[in-house]
Amino acid sequence: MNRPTYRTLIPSLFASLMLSISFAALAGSPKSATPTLVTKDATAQTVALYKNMAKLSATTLLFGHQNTTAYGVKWIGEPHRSDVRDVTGSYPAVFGWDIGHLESGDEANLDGMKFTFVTDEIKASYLRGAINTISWHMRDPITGGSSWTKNPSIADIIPGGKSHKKLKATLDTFVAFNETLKVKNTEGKLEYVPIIFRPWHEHNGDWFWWGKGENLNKEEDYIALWKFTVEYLRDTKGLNNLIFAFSPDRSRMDLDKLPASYLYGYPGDDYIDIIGLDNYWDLGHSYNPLPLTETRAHFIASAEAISDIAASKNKIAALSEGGQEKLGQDKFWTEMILESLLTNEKTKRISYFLVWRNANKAREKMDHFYAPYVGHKSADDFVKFYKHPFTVFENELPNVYQ
Ligand code: BMA
Repeated sequence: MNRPTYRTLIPSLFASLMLSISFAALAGSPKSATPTLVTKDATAQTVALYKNMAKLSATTLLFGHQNTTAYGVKWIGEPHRSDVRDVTGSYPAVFGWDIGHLESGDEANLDGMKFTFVTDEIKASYLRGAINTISWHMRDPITGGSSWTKNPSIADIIPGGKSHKKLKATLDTFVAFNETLKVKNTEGKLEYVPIIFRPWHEHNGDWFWWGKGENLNKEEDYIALWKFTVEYLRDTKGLNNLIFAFSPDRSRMDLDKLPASYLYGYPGDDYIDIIGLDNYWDLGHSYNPLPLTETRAHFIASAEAISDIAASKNKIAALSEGGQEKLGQDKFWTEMILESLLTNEKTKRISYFLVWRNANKAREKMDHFYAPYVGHKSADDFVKFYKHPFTVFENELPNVYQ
């Protein structure tokens, strides 16, 4: 594999810079130098986070991990532990959480993590300066089945639908949860923890009840679902600590039909703050028949695509979810991720990369992990990734809330 070095990168950087400039001109230049949130009266900390993430995205990659302090491959429920921290000495910069089953009033989420624990961890990580993001594998409000129920439920729950009340009741559970995310600031006043909120993810796939599938839900209904979600939380309920992230799945994004393929279901620039992408597909997905040498090029191309789309809309691009399950590649971190995202100015503008959870092997009886643990064969490479000046973990974060 021909890997770019800084020296060989300079001419190509210049070329890609010219390309980016012409793309921005074609797509409409950024409206202002600093991006603004779709929530006009967002809290000062939320505004600061968004602006700082935009600024940092030019030179760094924030590393994120799902459920990092809840459990790891060989442990569960040990306070302050994280596989990422065991290996590198630092927590990730971005903490991912999932609130699936909150909508049913359950005590714990779909992976058995108590919501009181999630609240405590979000508050604690915020006070240490880290960033939190929430996704929602919610049950199907119509059948009561899991997220993976292939029922076309969107039309029934959006405004005008016969079960619209169920959507409101569902969102109300989030409003109540959000109320628990308040901490005392240095002046003794309560403030809400800013949250990157990422509902309705991977909607271009065929595995969730809110998905596109083969004629499962209509695109216009999905858009109405997003618009209602933002308007209800922001305008009706007055939540002002949310940064809204859109996150289709790479496996159903056609690189030959960009940006249209990425933008399937996009509710509009007034509803989205982060141009996210969930990418497992290019990183060694078991259903992808192509060799990693080819998928690596696709990983780069898809990162460039979301970077371009975000630049044209004056928003932030992120790899909102992804990774390589079981990490079979020893040098996954430096060769697949770091070098790919250092390819050019576009790939460098990706704000963060969040890898999915490290399921506890004993409890879940499966090998399902995306960050290395102590003794794993990619652990040394992960330390190199951690030490590289481009990557940022919690202990290297500047104050992003000021
Ligand atoms: C999926 C898998 C599932 C899990 C869900 C929510 O991708 O990890 O096992 O229940 O995310 O965390």
